Amino acid sequence: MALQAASVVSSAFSVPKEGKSGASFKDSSLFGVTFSENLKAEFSSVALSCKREFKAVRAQTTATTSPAINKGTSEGKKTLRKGSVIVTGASSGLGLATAKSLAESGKWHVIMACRDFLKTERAAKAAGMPKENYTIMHLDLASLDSVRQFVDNFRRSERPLDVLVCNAAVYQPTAKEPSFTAEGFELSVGTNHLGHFLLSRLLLEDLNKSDYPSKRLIIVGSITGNTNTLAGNVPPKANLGDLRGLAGGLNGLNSSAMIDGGDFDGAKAYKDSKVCNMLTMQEFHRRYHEETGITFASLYPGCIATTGLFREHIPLFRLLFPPFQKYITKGYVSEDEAGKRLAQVVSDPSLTKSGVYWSWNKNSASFENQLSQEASDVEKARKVWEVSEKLVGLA
Ligand code: LMG
Ligand code: NDP
Ligand code: PMR
Repeated sequence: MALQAASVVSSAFSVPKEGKSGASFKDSSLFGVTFSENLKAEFSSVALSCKREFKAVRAQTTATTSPAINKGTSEGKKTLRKGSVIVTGASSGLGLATAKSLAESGKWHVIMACRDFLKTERAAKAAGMPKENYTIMHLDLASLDSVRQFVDNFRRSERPLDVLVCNAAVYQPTAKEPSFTAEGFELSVGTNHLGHFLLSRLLLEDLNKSDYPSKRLIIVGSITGNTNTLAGNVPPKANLGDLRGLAGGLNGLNSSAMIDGGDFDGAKAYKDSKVCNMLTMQEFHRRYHEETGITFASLYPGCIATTGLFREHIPLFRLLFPPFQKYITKGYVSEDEAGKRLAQVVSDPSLTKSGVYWSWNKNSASFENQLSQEASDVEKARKVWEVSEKLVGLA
């Protein structure tokens, strides 16, 4: 199939570098949940579930009187049309599990935006996704041309856009040298942040046109980009510095491949890209929530230690990481559970608050988590937005 794209990820394994600095765990958090948040979440879980039920009823009532209703039954009862949701990186891991959960609900048509068409088709079939509830469209986030092409193709399909989920990511923990996107940006930030930045900026217009009762733009974040947690203090730590590398284009030639201008480190580049994802979500919220009513959200779904994200890590890591997360940190979640969590952020009537970074406690109840200082820095969010606009050709 012509739509199939070659994988840009090398499958070679090598021994990772030693941690560069000692971790300092002065913060009051463990396992991704700050202690106070954890307690709050525990104590308020009953109140939360009551509130949720109430909100759910209210949202359904709203839904039955909204313009996105196009089907009447013989009794004159009306039902909400299927929502239309784009999920990037739906060929595996969290994206696939989310697509499956949404497609199986019967309430959503999922556009699986992926770089490998055949892999995605096989994955969707193997997951047993109902054929009529998904469409696969080609998207390579490591090419801005491909992003623009995807947006054109999507518009030609004449489907509405009700929710966009920016989920795809690459992680290169063992790379000794940077690799680059089609436009020459370091691959992790180029794919995870800049590709999604252009995609979501272009598709904002489409989301805005939707008549669906709850329109959402969701960008997957992570605990490892948040230095207010233990996990975020495992070296190398995320740090965007003064953005000098980003401003220079991350090309590794006349500018550093790293956002902060430092030496290349694949694990840090990934964590930095997640900080950009979380900052972007908040900047979207500040700029567009009031005007458009769109819900902007990010989340940490839990540690899904078995996904393809770790494909380039050394085999020993891939062997030990799942039991380490399951039995020691207890931060592990299955792909299935994580997919349900992200599907909740897509469609749960109680999760409509904008500007929120969602996490789940050990009873799998969602709560609004705190971002680290850097990941909630308003000035940095604005700068990342402005520099990124220039890099992707929007300014
Ligand atoms: C960086 O190093 C590299 O610099 C970078 O290039 C990149 O590769 C990056 O993220 C990738 O890693 C990070 C390095 C520094 O961490 C390690 O290399 C540690 C590897 C550990 C891998 C985790 C999984 C394996 C754990 C083994 C456990 C096996 C158990 C399984 C079976 C259980 C069944 C019951 O990291 C540091 O410097 C970390 C220092 C932080 C230590 C903090 C300690 C806090 C203690 C609390 C938790 C307990 C942890 C126990 C560890 C397990 C011991 C058995
Ligand atoms: P996977 O590797 O299983 O999934 C990543 C997806 O991104 C794949 O579908 C992959 O496609 C796709 N992708 C990679 N590069 C591109 C590209 N250039 N263009 C289009 N698609 C691309 O990892 P996860 O499911 O774990 O990761 C999903 C999200 O969850 C990421 O945003 C990650 O940061 C986040 N996350 C993961 C955690 C975990 O513990 N696993 C924890 C916290 C957050 P292909 O199949 O073709 O390779
Ligand atoms: Mg981490 C304390 C809890 C905790 C949690 C929830 C995670 C999540 N990790 C925790 C602790 C630790 N990790 C500790 C104590 C160590 C040192 C032994 C440790 C190490 C470690 C490594 C080497 N952890 C890792 C790596 C990776 O390569 C993963 C990574 O950083 O990817 C960027 C990773 C992760 N730990 C997590 C999560 C969710 C990840 C991976 C995914 C991500 O952020 O997207």
